[in-house]
Amino acid sequence: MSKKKTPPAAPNSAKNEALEPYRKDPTDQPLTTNMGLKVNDTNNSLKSGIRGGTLLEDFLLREKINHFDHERIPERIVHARGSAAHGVFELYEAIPEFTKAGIFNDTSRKTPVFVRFSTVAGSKGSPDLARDVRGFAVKFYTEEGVWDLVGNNMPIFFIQDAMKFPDLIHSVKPEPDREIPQAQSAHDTFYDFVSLSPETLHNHIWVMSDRAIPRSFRMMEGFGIHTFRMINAEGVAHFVRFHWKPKLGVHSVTWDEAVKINGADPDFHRRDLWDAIDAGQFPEWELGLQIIPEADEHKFPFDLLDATKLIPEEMVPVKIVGKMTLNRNPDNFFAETEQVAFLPTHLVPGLDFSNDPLLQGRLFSYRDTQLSRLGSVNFEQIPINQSIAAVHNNQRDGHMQMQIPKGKTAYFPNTLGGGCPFLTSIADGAFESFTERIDGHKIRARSESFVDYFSQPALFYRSLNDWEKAHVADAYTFELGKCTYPHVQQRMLFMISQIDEALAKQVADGLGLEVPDSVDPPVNQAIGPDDEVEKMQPREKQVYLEKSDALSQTHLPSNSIATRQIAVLAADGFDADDFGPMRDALEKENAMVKIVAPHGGTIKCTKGHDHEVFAAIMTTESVLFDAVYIPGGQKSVDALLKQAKYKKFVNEAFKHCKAIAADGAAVKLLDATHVGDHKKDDKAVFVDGKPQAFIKAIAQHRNFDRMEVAKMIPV
Ligand code: HDD
Repeated sequence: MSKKKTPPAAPNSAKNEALEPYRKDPTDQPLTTNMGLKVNDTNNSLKSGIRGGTLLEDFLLREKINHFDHERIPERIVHARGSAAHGVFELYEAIPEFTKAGIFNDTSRKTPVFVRFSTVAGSKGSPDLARDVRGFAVKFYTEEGVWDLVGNNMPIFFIQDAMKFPDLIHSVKPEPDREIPQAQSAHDTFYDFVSLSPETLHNHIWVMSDRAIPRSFRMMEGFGIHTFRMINAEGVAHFVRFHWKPKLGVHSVTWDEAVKINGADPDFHRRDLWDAIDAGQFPEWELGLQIIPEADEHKFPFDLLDATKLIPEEMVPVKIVGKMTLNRNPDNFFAETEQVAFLPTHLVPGLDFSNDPLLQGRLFSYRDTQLSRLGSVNFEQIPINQSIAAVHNNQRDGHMQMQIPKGKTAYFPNTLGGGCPFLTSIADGAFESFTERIDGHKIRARSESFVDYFSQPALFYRSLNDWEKAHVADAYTFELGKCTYPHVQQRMLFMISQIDEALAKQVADGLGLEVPDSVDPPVNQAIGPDDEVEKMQPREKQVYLEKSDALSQTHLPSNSIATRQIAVLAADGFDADDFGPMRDALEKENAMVKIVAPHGGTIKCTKGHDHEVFAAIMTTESVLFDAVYIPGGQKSVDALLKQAKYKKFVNEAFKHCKAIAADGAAVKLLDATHVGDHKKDDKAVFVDGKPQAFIKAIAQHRNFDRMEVAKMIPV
């Protein structure tokens, strides 16, 4: 592509260089066996006679097939479907008052990162546009060791205690009898669980919002979710929550688009990330911190250790401290994206955990799961997982040991090995856990400070604007409409009514049900032993904040059209004088201008020039683009009018509230679609307009003022 930039050499060089010895390039190399034997035939097995049986002796055949037979490893139990990229983290300002971590103190550092985005519920081959949470896992290769911040694109989680994680996941995964449905939450077992576990309601309402169907990984926020600790050189700790704020703003597709994208391009998000980086359009996020002094731990109307609660930015502002840029695609999907292992226990000095019981359980799960997924305790020796800090210890052997530890000793203390590897003092940079005072009874229970399930989902819902709210109601109605047990639907309706009565009524109307006044068994049944149930019933929702602006996904300013995909509908004879200025204006803003023509190859404009066709109309769909432009030119427009799919293309773009521009004769195509009746009143439809107005509308992502009209468009 013409706009391709060379990724900056310096920023991620430490990890990049460390990976170099492992890279294998077959260019100009002979095909060999695993042992380096040159091969002259890899198409025919060794036989006893030209039509005879194959010989057991054929080690070339056996090596090839044997390796193939074992090519697959178990997919991740959750977050199986993912895409990743390399990049760099740069600190804006040092924060020694909060942490001694090198990454937060040295502004000259370019810390290499590897980031994997994922869906949660679907299998490795499931479509990208599932309605789901997105994983946002960042591996920082710091000079002091690897730090993994394994978060999601939503600031809270479904459950409060890791003990419930297998139940949550079993309920959302395909039902065990028929293994249906794939990558979808809209089914009975999930809502059976959610309706019985009110702690899930907050994360669940986020999943009902547009956050669950992002336009791009590049347009999502990320959150570390749990309260962590930062510790400074004096040993003073602060609580901290981590936020990633995307420079491109937060944007989503509509549900109708999501469903269609899953068919038209199931790799939509994966392709989008790859293509943007490949084109030199490097996605960026700023890292923000919500920092709370330890002394303020109990000053909030919720518990900081409860991962189902967010800290509104109005209560604790997000302090922006640095920027992450993804600037290099992986060389190999399996070696890097599949084999990368994120562990919340990968931590560096200056950071520590809190007692969040969800986090505490994760500290066990991630190392454990790598053993069945990657097959060996030596998974940290896989190149993508290796630290750039030197590694020496007395851990030994195991499957696939890749290193050759020298010397006589593999124990500590020793004299025979000169006492090596030796210990480091805290002052010289060794890891130290925060010396938290612990005083309590050993107890298997949930803290009563966790039992407020409705206040924050209600705050979230109140903070959305009208179109966001409408999408939430539609999503609940869709999801519950897929449930086949009325008692599950009704229990859910009751739960929603505790968040917002009008919302529950709206959903109930869609389902043809009434909102019940009460539920049996009690709201919070799945909390602990029977004698706990009464005590753990939630209070009615509290309003400690009317609205929190950051909860609406419109809170980040969005004025860029960089990487937006613009479909140009054109055929031979399209008007060069319309197209040229429009293309130049769009490309100046780094949008991707792509001609969708009746056939592949090239088409000619009125000046007789050949223009490369990006896709023949039969190979693409409207949902894969952000905006549509139709240049004039009688001959071109006549050709488009002959193919119904162009009308469908325009109708769909209109239904999905996208910006549409047409020049000259192209207005005839608009008039042959539903746009015709509305084009005068719509602020994102332009006839013979200036490119700048079109660009401004694309930067707004969507014209949701059109939403009611859009509902009437039958495509
Ligand atoms: Fe988890 C993977 C995020 C709770 C157990 N989790 C995984 C990944 C992400 C998250 C992004 C994919 C990492 C990758 O790309 O390889 N998980 C979260 C967040 C949570 C959370 C943000 C709550 C705040 N997870 C959680 C709990 C447990 C797990 C409570 C178990 C007790 N998660 C796992 C796992 C996975 C995993 C089974 C599957 C693959 C892996 O770890 O490496 O161990």
